[in-house]
Amino acid sequence: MAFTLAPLPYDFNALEPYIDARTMEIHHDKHHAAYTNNLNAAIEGTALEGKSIEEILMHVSNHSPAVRNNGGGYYNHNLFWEIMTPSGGGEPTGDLAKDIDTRFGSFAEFKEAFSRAGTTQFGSGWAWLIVDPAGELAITNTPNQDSPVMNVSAIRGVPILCLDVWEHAYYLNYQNRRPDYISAFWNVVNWKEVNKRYKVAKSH
Ligand code: MN3
Repeated sequence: MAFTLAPLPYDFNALEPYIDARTMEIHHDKHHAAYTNNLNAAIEGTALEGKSIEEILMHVSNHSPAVRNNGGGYYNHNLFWEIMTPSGGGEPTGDLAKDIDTRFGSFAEFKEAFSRAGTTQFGSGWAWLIVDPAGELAITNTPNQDSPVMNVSAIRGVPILCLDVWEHAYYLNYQNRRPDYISAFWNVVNWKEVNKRYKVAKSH
């Protein structure tokens, strides 16, 4: 069974003015679609066919660069679309809010640290909030389409929030102003979804 590209959970223009419709359309219909198709081509006829994406990425050091790049691209964007929503923004609630305060000092300090992870990722990559193997929240970043679920990542864990800082994610609207795109991102974060993923990650 090949991997399939799920439709965006909202319209292309739903995240405006923070992320523009044209960027969302190209990002999902071209970039994410290409990762999906290339992943399927890379695993076709191999022992990876039928495995879950998490299982493939957990052992990615055994596989080809095509599986690493496109498998990461497939997985990372699936999460990215889910943790954004037109009715997003604000602050997390419940245990996640409490644990962010404990771990990072305050929500403002967390935002600053996560934003820094995005701005300081040289070239293409991602910023992440993860639950590490000790069950603690941690912020990290990865190059290219690498992901904290991959066994090649220096800092590993279960991602619950991510931000794509590839130029294709913001260049049409923000050009070289990555920090402006990152500031805008906070207005569309789906904290309800992040909270849900936090609960699941903590229970494992
Ligand atoms: Mn992307």
